[in-house]
Amino acid sequence: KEEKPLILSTWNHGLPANKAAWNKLKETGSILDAVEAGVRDTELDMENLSVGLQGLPDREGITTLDASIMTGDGACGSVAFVRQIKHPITLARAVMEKTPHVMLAGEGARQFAIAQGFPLEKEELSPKAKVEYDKWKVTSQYKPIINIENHDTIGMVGIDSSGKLAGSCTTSGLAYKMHGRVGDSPIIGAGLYVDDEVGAATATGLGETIIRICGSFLIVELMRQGRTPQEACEEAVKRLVTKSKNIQDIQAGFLAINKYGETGAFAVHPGFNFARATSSENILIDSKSHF
Ligand code: SD4
Repeated sequence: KEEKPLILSTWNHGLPANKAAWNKLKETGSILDAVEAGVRDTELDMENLSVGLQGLPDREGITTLDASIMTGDGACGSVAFVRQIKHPITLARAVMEKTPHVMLAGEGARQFAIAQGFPLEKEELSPKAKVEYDKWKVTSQYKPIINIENHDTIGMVGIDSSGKLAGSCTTSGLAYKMHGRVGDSPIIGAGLYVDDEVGAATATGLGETIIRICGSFLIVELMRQGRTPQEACEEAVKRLVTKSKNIQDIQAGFLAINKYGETGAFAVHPGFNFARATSSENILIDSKSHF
């Protein structure tokens, strides 16, 4: 079904995020402002252990964040492996708008944030993350588990009434990752891709497997060749499944929208859901899956 404006975002927390995005769209009329404001809401959600500074840390006990933002005219910005910044999505937007670069990482991203006047937060685990990390340290076994809290990055894509598209993606990445590990979320074309001529896509799940197939770019290019958003998401999952070992242990999900406001979603395993907001409703929908 074609619909504009429209905002889609991953997982249950997509509902409040869509609401925040929608309010911002009404306020400023900018789909870029909307996708930034939407995921900022999730970055502050203390219950969420996969987004923002309250997210689960890496193996060393340090929480590091990845985020990206993109508009349909090709403008994009991202930050990776950044510490102490409450709103990495806003920092990614600053990289896009205020530097000649697309991506800043680690200490350089933090220095840029300081120069831009972002407050540096104290480096300590949230109470919930600390409990989980202490439990994890007992065995220190690294094994991503599908569909639990270490897979709930927020990715958001939206279209305004004139057909302009934008997207955002923000995460603390995989719980107990190696220090310095960067996932798909800040990589343009992997965790997020947007092109006004075609549509937009975003991803969630095991970043390594999404990067390998340039998942979001692949979906947009498949739509460019005539696939519907749903067909494109299914084809990307098929590609991911054929290129990944141990697929029974790997979850990944994609969301897509085309320039007409048609949408698609697909995942490797059951359990992935997303929120879809239009002028008349904001609802959670269960994605279909390959298995
Ligand atoms: C990552 N894709 O860093 C992210 C993780 C994720 O919900 O989606 N978590 O690999």
